[in-house]
Amino acid sequence: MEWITITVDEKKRQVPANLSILEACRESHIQIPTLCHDPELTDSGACRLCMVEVEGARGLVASCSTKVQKGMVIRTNTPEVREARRTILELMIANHDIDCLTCEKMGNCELAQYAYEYGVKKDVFQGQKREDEIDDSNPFILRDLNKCILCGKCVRACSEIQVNNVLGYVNRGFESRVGPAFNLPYGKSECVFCGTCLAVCPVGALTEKKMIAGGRPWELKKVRTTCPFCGTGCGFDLNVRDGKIVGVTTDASAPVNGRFLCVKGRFGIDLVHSPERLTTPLIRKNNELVEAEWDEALELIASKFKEIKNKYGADSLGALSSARCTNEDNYVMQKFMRVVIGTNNVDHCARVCHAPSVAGLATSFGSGAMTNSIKEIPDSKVIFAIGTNATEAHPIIGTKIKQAVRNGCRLIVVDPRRIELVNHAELWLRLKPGTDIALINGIMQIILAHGWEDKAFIEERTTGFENLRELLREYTPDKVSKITGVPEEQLYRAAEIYACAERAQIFYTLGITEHTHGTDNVMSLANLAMLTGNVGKENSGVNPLRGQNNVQGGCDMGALPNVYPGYQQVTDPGVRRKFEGAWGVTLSAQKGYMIPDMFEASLAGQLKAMYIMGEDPATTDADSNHVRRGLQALDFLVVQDIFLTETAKLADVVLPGASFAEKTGTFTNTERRVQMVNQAIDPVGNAKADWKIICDLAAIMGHHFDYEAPAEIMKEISSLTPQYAGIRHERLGIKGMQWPVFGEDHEGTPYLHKDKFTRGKGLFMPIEAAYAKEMPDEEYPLLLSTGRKLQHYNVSTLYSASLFEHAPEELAEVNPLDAEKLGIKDGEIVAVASRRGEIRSRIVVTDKVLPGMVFMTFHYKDAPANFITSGACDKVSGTYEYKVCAVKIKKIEE
Ligand SMILES: Nc1nc2c(c(=O)[nH]1)N[C@H]1C(S)=C(S)[C@@H](COP(=O)(O)OP(=O)(O)OC[C@H]3O[C@@H](n4cnc5c(=O)[nH]c(N)nc54)[C@H](O)[C@@H]3O)O[C@H]1N2
Ligand SMILES: Nc1nc2c(c(=O)[nH]1)N[C@H]1C(S)=C(S)[C@@H](COP(=O)(O)OP(=O)(O)OC[C@H]3O[C@@H](n4cnc5c(=O)[nH]c(N)nc54)[C@H](O)[C@@H]3O)O[C@H]1N2
Ligand SMILES: [Mo]
Repeated sequence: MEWITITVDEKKRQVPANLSILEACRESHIQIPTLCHDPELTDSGACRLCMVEVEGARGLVASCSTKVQKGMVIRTNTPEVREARRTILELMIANHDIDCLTCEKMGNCELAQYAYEYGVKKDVFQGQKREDEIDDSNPFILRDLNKCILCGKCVRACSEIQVNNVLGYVNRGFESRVGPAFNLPYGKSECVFCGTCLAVCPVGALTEKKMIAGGRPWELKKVRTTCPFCGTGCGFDLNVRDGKIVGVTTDASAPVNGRFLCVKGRFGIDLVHSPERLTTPLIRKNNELVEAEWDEALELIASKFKEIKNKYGADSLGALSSARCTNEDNYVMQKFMRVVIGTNNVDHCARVCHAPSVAGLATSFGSGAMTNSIKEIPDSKVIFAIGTNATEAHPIIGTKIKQAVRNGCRLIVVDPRRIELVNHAELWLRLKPGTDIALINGIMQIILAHGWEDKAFIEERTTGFENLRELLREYTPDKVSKITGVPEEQLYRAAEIYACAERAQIFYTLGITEHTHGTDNVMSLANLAMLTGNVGKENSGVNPLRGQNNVQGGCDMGALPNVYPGYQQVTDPGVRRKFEGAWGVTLSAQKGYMIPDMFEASLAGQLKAMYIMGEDPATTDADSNHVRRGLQALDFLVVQDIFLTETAKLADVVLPGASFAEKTGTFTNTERRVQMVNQAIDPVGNAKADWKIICDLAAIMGHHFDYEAPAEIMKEISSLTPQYAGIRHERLGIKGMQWPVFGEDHEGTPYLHKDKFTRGKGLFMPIEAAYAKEMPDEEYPLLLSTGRKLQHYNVSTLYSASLFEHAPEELAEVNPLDAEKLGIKDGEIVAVASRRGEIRSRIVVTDKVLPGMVFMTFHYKDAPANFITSGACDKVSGTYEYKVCAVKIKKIEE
């Protein structure tokens, strides 16, 4: 970088040559007022408040849009400059409502701040005021254009950060307005309610609806924490007043997302104070759940667990831990099952989600986590996004992928649905669901046929290549094209774009894992990356986007039936000895049940009791009727949740856990970043932190887990988990740390497998194409695929009043050709049936789905998709095939 000397306010300063005057002054701690400049947006020069005097220039210049030059002499605060600024402020105020006393933005308004600084006390010009109606068309954002100063930050943020271009300018002169095209209200526009516009608006034009009951800035306590929804791991500040959360605000210091969030993180946190929160333990008496004291509930559980253990053995008890809970909660849960009960029967929702990633990548690379970091995404050269709907399921990552494309990255999307990323892609491979292995094998065959493979990488860093080469011979482009429905020419283009790039990275999610061949799918992607040398450096790798806020952590903590914390095998005697030493007990050498096996074991009379924390399998596991039968067959069921879920309704005892806002601990995001969750409010009612409940129960059962606070649990975790060796709460700060952190002087690891794979050499696995277990047939002619929508999170955001109001019902997607065949119309409610059950749903007729395909979410109570999904699982990982089953649609006769 070139440095030059300039003179600012009579002092010489060294500044980088590529900066604007405004930025250069800020670097030198000289504040220049501005209402339209934002360090993360392009400059528009709209407000002109940043005017300064530059020697030799004619008139004053806008410092945000003028670059510094060698020898420039700048004055930022002369009487003329101040006078010009005051006039600009007076002109702004001439058109602006001055209802500052009741304005939502009071205390945070930049216009008011400058008016104060420049002594603008009243509306001197008595200008014409706008009389626009307030836009109240949505549950989240209030738009009051009477206060808009046309700085255009919202427009630029929508286009440059969110890459959505929903906002723009309409009309000219006094009639100028910013907002959605045709000045539509927000609620009727294409807005995704990420609230980025809110975060950058300097005045009271855009304010948060919920904040109206919020309070003035000086009344609010801000507590930095980590979002409890998806695995992206966004940071934000909970705004607390009088012991209640009244809003969420963001800050540039958050390492993953900076000031930007999605609709759920910004607006869905109201669920913490939902009137439906569990606030006290419940015990089943006369077949009804009635309120109870903690002592009574815990003593009942302890005595039942002991009784069952004594009668049927430790392996007749099982637990589900929770990817929604902290690492500390999960660590204590698996320790409870292993130490107090004496079984490895502990699992969690990674099983139904990314267990194929853990198994597949561990086989190919030796470690089953995302190889690279989120911050690398905008600089990618090529992104291969397969089976991942990132803009809805990991919105901040989706946004970064769109930014990458804007920066010149070539995007290939492989997905049967027309998801938003398709609009940004150079190439869309619209494959038939479940045909990914054939597709990847086909692409690899083309790569080899053209000699595009990375020979040196294969030679030096991998093993097993010959087996793969042999297998690939069969996967000729014409054959693969017939299987997948993807034209041959597109296969060639995908192969060329991916293999010939300087660097290319793969992102994938459940479109890959939730199949009966999910682990094979993952290993196929690992093959593709190794074949082209795209692992072990920045912007290249194999990146599973982990789903839940702490599913990475749940796995790291050993809430799995085959491994202790840090993926250390329960069957390895050396490892077992280490944990026996640390925990002071003899441990079981027998692997535990995976989730689907637990329900089978219950039905077979082998599993008698379950302890389920923070999971709702009665709704979210496939084939709900079967799962519910399994739960009902238990002698004793304990559910620990923050709401009375469908699973909790079947329980003998229900325990109220504290939500993320009410406890301290850590979540580990998809890029292995361990981040602090900080307690902002007291637990609601009599709820207690999950780790504390488990420790209390352990104590009654004669095992004292002596932790004063979660920081002590983390100390124990790091002493036993090599990847977490250097992690301490005190070290995490705002930025967190990415594991492996080998010791207290190690700073963490942004990307994996740099010079060597975790397992040594990367392993090529020859993978034969495989297809879904249940395909459409005459009786059930449609293929049902299930997944997510942006506005809801699994089955737990229905308790957010604002998110629910925004997206109140299921809209099953049906292709126009099928709708016509079936004689059903957009908006109609139909019956969707499979061999396992029947549900009702409203439909939307759209070519987002292929002909012959139906897409539904599983978010809604009155269209519970899992009553019809198939319970078929991946053999290796036990993950359900949520992405393919056969259904029929029936018209409902009135
Ligand atoms: N808004 C929101 N975000 C969430 C969640 C949520 O419930 N709501 N849940 C979180 C969780 S737990 C998870 S695991 C993640 C999941 O995140 P994603 O996996 O991205 O979400 P899904 O909608 O399940 O499906 C992913 C994509 O796979 C495609 N697909 C389906 N079948 C196939 C196939 O056979 N091959 C290919 N190549 N693609 C296919 C679908 O069309 C869809 O676009 O999201 C997390 N984030
Ligand atoms: N049809 C279909 N079904 C699916 C999928 C699909 O794609 N299609 N995806 C699957 C996937 S990937 C996943 S991960 C699962 C998710 O399935 P689940 O894990 O069952 O669903 P969640 O809504 O994430 O919430 C789990 C529970 O945790 C509770 N909870 C939240 N925070 C806390 C806390 O701090 N303490 C306690 N004790 N409880 C808490 C919530 O109230 C909720 O009841 O769903 C699966 N189900
Ligand atoms: Mo998930």
